[in-house]
Amino acid sequence: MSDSRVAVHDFALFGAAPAFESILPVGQLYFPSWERYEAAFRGIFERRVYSGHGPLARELEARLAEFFRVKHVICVTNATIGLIMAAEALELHGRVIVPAFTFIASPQSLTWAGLEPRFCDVDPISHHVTPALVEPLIDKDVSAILAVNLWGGACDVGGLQVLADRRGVKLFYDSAHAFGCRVGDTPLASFGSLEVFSFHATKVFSSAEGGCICTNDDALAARLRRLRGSSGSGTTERAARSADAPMSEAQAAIGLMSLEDFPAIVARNKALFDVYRTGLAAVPGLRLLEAQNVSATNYQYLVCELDEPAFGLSRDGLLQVLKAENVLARRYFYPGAHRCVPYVDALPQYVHALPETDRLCGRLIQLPVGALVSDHDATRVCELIAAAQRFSREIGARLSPT
Ligand code: T4K
Repeated sequence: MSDSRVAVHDFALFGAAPAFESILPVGQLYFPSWERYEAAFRGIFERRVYSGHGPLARELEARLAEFFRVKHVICVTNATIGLIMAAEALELHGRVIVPAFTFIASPQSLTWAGLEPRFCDVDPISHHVTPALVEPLIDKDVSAILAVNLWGGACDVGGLQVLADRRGVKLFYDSAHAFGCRVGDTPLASFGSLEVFSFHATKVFSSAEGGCICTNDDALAARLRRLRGSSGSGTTERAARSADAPMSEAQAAIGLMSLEDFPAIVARNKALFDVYRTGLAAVPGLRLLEAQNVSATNYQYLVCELDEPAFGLSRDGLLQVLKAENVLARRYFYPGAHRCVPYVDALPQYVHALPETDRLCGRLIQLPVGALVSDHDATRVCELIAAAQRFSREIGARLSPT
């Protein structure tokens, strides 16, 4: 069905059946075949090793080190704990510059580590922090920059390193969205002092829950392994504070399968991007974001920026239309971290100080990609969006205020 054949009464919002019988989510949701699961989990059962940096966790670390072309990979329970461990292992103090346009885990990891986030605005085109935005925020109280690589793109990693070296602060990355991306020939993983990746089920590389920290610094890697817990640290020396955050064998088993399938997963998501690019090209007021500053992306998130006057509906209005059709589009990130608890109360100076972050939080929409989405589904989502734009007046009158 082309969008010109979608009539206003075909929308679920006007009483029609939803376009999709089951929910179409935004995340990857990697599920290998049952036979592969069974084989992988039979090994765990036979070895009777669930955790404690077991053989599968060790194998995943070794394979990831090869994949990332980095010296040390430290697998952990999830990226949030990885970020907390990173802040601790880097021996930071005082304030750390971090974008507010990120998932709340980025600044919260700093708070957990006893640090104060100094929120930075982002570039309107790339959505990343830039050296020009960061530099004015560096003062004697700032010990580091936690930059965030978003949407399968990257920050200006070269420019940020030059700035960090010149101003004598540390630089590390939240690369939760950046698995498999490259800058020039170099995979994201070895920039700054370290990078942290998320292997959450919604991510393009998944161990169901999980994450890792990558670094080329031997001493830092040793500190991180001690912080993770005694198993796998290679030493009997204990950290003053242990996160006790090893990756379980079950997580590693899924991670190993996901790594094997990663090229096919990326190729599949790229094909979906192509469908969306074509299907949305002529829709007024909707711009599909291409990955920034990378030579290879992972097609992890399909992000569109919606211009309300040109589209005719607000971003939240379009979300309501799609939700009624069982399309669970999302508004990452909303609100900006500076407007979330605890920062909205504890650091009120940022509430009105980050105009670009606020603008993006009101305009971005993530559309479904990943294992549960077919080309036909993506085409249908595009048709619905195009028709929603054409019938924006009628839909606007029908929508409940958000
Ligand atoms: N830094 C950044 C920049 C991040 O984006 C994140 C996480 C982190 C750090 C921290 O990483 P982790 O500590 O999580 O490793 C998600 C994810 O929970 C989170 O990983 C992600 N970023 C964040 C942006 O979004 P939700 O609340 O949107 O996801 P959730 O659980 O609602 O799932 C999305 C959809 O998928 C739902 O419709 C349900 C469906 N789903 C989900 C799971 C997990 C399933 O059908 N099955 C499943 O197993 O937070």
